[in-house]
Amino acid sequence: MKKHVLSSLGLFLLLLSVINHSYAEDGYRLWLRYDQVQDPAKLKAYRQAIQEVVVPGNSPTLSVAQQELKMGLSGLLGKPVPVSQKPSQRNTLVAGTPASSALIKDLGLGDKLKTVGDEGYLLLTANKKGKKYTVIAANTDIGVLYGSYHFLRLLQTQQDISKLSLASAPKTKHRVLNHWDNLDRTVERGYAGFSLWDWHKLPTYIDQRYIDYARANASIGINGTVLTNVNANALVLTEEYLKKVKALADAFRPYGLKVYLTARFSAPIEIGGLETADPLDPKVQAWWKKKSDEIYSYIPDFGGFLVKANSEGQPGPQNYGRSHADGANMLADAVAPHGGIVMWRAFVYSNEEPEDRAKQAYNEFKPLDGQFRDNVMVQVKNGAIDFQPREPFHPLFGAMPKTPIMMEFQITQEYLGQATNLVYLAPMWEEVLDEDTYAEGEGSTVAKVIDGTLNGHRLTGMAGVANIGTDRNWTGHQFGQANWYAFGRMAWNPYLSSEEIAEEWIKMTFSNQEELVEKLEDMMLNSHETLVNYMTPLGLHHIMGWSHHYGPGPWIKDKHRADWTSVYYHRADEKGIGFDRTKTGSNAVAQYFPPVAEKYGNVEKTPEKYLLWFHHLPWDYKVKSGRTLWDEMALRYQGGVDSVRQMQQTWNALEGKIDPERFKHVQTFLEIQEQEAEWWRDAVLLYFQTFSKRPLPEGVEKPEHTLEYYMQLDPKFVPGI
Ligand code: BDP
Repeated sequence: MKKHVLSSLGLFLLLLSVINHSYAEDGYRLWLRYDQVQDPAKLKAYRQAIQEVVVPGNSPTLSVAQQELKMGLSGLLGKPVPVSQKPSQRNTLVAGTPASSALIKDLGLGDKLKTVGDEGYLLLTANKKGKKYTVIAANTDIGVLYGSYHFLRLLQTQQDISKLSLASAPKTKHRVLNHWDNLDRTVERGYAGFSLWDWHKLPTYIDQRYIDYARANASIGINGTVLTNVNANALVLTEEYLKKVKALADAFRPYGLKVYLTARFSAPIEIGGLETADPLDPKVQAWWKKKSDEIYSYIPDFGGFLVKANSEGQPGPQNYGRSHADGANMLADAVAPHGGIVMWRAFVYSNEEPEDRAKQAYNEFKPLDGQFRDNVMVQVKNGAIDFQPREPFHPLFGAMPKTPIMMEFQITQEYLGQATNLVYLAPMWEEVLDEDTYAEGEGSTVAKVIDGTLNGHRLTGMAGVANIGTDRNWTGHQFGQANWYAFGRMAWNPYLSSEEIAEEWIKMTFSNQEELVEKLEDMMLNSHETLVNYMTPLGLHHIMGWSHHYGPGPWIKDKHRADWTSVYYHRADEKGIGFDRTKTGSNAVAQYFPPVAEKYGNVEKTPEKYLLWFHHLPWDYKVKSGRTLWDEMALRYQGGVDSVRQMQQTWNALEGKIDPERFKHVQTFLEIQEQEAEWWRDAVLLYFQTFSKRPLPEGVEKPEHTLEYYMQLDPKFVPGI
């Protein structure tokens, strides 16, 4: 009897928790939450418009679309939505292609569908024989899935769906996450736990995480994933691992997510028993061809290779006196018969100490324009140094018109506070994409280089170094999810504004409540500038802690490579500070097209945000505010700290409007961020003060400790190395 009572109590509690959705709000659900629409009028309208879901056909991708629509709509509408193969209600949601759905075929969408290509879709409202249809139509199954996610997003963000007439198609072809994941499950520059790929249990055990990862990617149109670190391990190309890779590829396939691997250039020696990896050696070429055939025998839709060669000690064609093009083309030939591509990175720098590292990639790659095979893309980081909090755009954009150039952004915040700092990265990416390269005259924006329209390339893409790991919330910081989201959205459409993306994400992740959306949007949009201010204002760069890049380290010097030290980049002395990249210095500005070179070469015309990137200036140099450079710099550091405190206030005022678990999580992370911002301000200003010999201007808080104190701090076991 007692037992019986307990079990009914248990059942009751379980039911209660299901009704109340009282599971842990740990962020696992990302932006795919599908909680019931709160606005009663909208809810009513949605319930009326969607009385059933019809997704005819049973291909793996259509099945996924059907499941997602059923789950999403049942959650959003707060009641089960019936799914059938044929319409039976007055108001039906139909999703499919002309091949999978007779109704969609009958609608005669031929011409409209032509405009959306292989991955795009239409969302339409149609009336037929007295019935109303909401239609998700595409040419392919994956288009249907993408359209389904878009449709769900309309409800999640409470849009009007009564008269839909919308078309969307991706502007870039390869929208790819780069995981810097090692086979031992550590993640280089990863701050969200370990690698998702549980190699030890693969190929047999398929973790639910793989599926949820694929869902999340499909929901924002990401269609490729490079599973392994650019600092590559040849082992992943052995039979044992390829079987594991196949299992992941099989799990991801229904979601349109292709798998790629990093190719270690010396693999023919390391796992192939050859004596050389010379790309012009026929035995080496034959080895890669055979290896590629083997990979494709496991994974028929394998995407191809990502390669880091002759950079930071990685082997490459230059070891044999060959060029990057020779290396890339050899691999391209190996995957070409199977439709694969090669993404060859331009993040290179040689072992000799450079005059200016910012110039190297351009110097090495520009002369190779026109020498790459058709299935090669050169993957270029947004800036010429290395994912700094802010960098001017890379001079290679626009400089290689005959070569498809792929953008590489870093979603993981290696140099931007890692996982504990709230930084929404989309404004930074937008800033780069909007820049005018002047390659083909005015209006030759970086976005046009990337989407191929500037030089008529059809092979296009964007890569993002992933911030994802085994943390329950995937990205370490709840707001890190916004960067994953924004990357996918911008890869789909590089012309989207960071504002609209933030708004979508907030509504899907937190709530549609106006005041909350406004406040969080404001906080997110200012967060990048805030971080730049407390870390590297006015064009300063690369002054982070040694090797792990955590915390301030402007004093770093005397390491085995000058260009890995901070003093190399800030060049502070008693007279002034900054890296002279004009004619009187390294002349890196000459790598840009004339109007840009002229702008950055002229201190008056250089935007203040890049001042010390391009110029070495005296401490008393007058900036636009009328202050001296020293005062301005000090006030920017203080301003950064103040803005973090402002974020804290904004967030704290939202208590009660956000579930307690995520509220607390972000609240404590903001405390860490405040401490770190103060640490940056104090350490950097004390250090530069030893050169400027000027007092801190009024309004700047007095540092808590001495410079010696900050210099001896030596954080151990920083994640992500
Ligand atoms: C740097 C990272 C290093 C990467 C390298 C790269 O510090 O871990 O291997 O970039 O992109 O930012 O290859």
